[in-house]
Formats: sequence, structure tokens, C-alpha cells
Amino acid sequence: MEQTLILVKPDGVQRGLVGEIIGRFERRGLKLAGMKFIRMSHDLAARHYAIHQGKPFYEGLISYIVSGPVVAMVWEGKDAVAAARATMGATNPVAAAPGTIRGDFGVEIGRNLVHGSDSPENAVQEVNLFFGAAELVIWERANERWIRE
Ligand code: DAT
Ligand code: MG
Repeated sequence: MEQTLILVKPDGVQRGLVGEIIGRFERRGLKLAGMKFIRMSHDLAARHYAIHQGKPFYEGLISYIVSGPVVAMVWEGKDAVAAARATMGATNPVAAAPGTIRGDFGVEIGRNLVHGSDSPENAVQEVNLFFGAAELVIWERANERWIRE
């Protein structure tokens, strides 16, 4: 089953939006497979954002993501990556549609509240970077047939 790595970034935690953000993925119908509350190390941040190394915003991005605790989660389901990205909204909250997390709570690209994997291939890498196999839970959701055909 497709999985995606979602982070509630330090601004989401500091602003008391953890429950609000988790609730949106939960209500959407994605299924939670793993969750932890961590302070990312500089090393983890550098590995997570390796693709952005050298870009003008890289240093600011790293110092932001390690500036406070984050909630790291794995959500799963068919098309989990695309569904989660749609729920998050565009990278720049100013351009994000109202009704999305970034469109409802953000006004600044460097404070965009949430991370979500951008492809199923990258999602596999990101999930493995943050979670060991033993930290992911296989479980049966009682109302599964009312969410998935
Ligand atoms: P996303 O988080 O939507 O996947 P991304 O992977 O392109 O976006 O970039 C990672 C983060 O880096 C993004 O959430 C915010 C920051 N960022 C991206 N482009 C930026 C820019 N042009 N200026 C400042 N920060 C930027
Ligand atoms: Mg990205």
C-alpha cells in the first residue's frame, strides 16, 4: 500500500495546530501507519532536504526545520502521496487554495506548516529515513469499507 511521510513542521507545533493538521488527514480517509514527536537533528534535516542543497533558501530551510519539535507521520492508502499533497496545498501558502492546510493557516513560504512526500518513490525513501519497520503499525480500520470501495 502506498505510504507518504508527513511532517507537522515546527511552526505547526508552536502554533498549536498539530491536532487540526492531523485531523485533516484523518478525516480525509488516509490511514495512519506511524507517528512520533521528535526534534530533528541537523544530520536528519540535511538528509531529508538533500535535494535542496545549494539553493538560496537551503540554510533557512534547515534552521527552520531543526528550530523546534516536529510531528513525523506515515499515512497510507491508494494514492496517499497525491491525496496528502492536495490536502496540504501549494508550497507557497499565498498560492495555496483556501480549504488546504497551507491555504487556511499560512502566508509565508518559509513557514508553510507541513511537509509531504512529492512522489511514491521519494515517499519510500523518506519513510525509511524517519521510521524503522518496527515503528510502523499494521492494523485493520473498522470503517474501511465506508472509505474505500
Ligand atoms: P514542498 O514542501 O511543497 O514539497 P519543495 O520540496 O519544493 O516544496 O521545497 C521544500 C521546502 O523548501 C518548502 O516547503 C519551503 C521551502 N522552499 C521551497 N522553495 C522555496 C523558495 N523559493 N523560497 C523559500 N523557501 C522555499
Ligand atoms: Mg518537497
